Amino acid sequence: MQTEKPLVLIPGSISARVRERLETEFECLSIERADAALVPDEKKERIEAIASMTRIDRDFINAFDNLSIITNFGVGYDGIDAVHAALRGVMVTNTPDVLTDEVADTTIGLILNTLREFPKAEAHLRTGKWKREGNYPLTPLTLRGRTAGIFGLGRIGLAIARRLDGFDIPIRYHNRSQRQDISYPYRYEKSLKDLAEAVDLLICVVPGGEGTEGVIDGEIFKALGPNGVFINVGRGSTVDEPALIEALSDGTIAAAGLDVFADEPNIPQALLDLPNACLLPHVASASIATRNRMADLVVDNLSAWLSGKPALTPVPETRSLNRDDD
Ligand code: A2R
Repeated sequence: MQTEKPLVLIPGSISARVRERLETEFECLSIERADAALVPDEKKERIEAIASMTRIDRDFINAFDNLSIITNFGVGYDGIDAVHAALRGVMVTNTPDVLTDEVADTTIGLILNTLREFPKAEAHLRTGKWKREGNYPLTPLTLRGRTAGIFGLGRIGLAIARRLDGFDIPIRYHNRSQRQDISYPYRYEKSLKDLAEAVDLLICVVPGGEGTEGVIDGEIFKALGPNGVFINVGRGSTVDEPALIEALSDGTIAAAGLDVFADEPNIPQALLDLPNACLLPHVASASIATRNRMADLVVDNLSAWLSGKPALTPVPETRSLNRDDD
């Protein structure tokens, strides 16, 4: 008698590479969104794994008695109730490291585009304005002379800092705890507000979730000041978006470069209308090569776990569930 393959649930969209690889090893069930009512009752008992890049809440986790792993496509897993998963003994994995350099590279591009207006300068050329009207205006902002502040000096934050070292500018940072494991001369600031006051280029790369929700608010923009530039490659939820729009409109800060937003892909018209906002559609890790590496890590985590091996990249909340690697 042939044994049934484990059933993997795929709520919402996921990369084609994840889907193709999973379908060769497992039986897969795709549903439009993470709503347990969309799963036929007779299949619920058979679901052992979820592969997703969408929000997975406590009720969804509770709907599947034999669920043993949730593999998230992306390093940020704030949409998954990992604490509840841990209580239920469900492993949660994400995709750290494989996207770190790509995101850091993109951040440098976003910083320069925001300060030096390269997308607008290119549009000036392409629309014939260079020929018709003359040179693109000199940019009021530059990276020269700035001090960068990194809010979240983790894997990606450190990769950004190392790239900024090459631009010869001083770097400060704020985490909940000071890093003891780095030899670089990055000065620690004990609060986000202190960091914003000390720098004029504030880069946000902390994870989303309760601990960081809305912490970059009007007070932080005031501390950053009228020459200040704000860059966000972490999560939109970390920023009070109306306060950011106000700060950009009334000159509280000079400019912002954003790859992430509060309600993607719905961007407030007021933000789209601002000439001093440089906006990207959440593309920091979005090269084919990097997304393939993320896809492979999703499937490798799932395959390892379902074949009785340790998960490769468990999130901290479920690390204690991991099996010994002997
Ligand atoms: O706070 P610490 O010492 O655990 O340092 C982490 C820092 N962090 C925070 N800093 C201040 N206040 C908080 N409430 C807070 N929560 C976390 O953010 C750590 O230095 C950094 C996160 O670094 P990693 O865990 O290494 O994450 P990675 O790979 O750099 O990705 C960061 C985020 C993702 O969660 C996505 O949202 C985005 O970048 O792609």
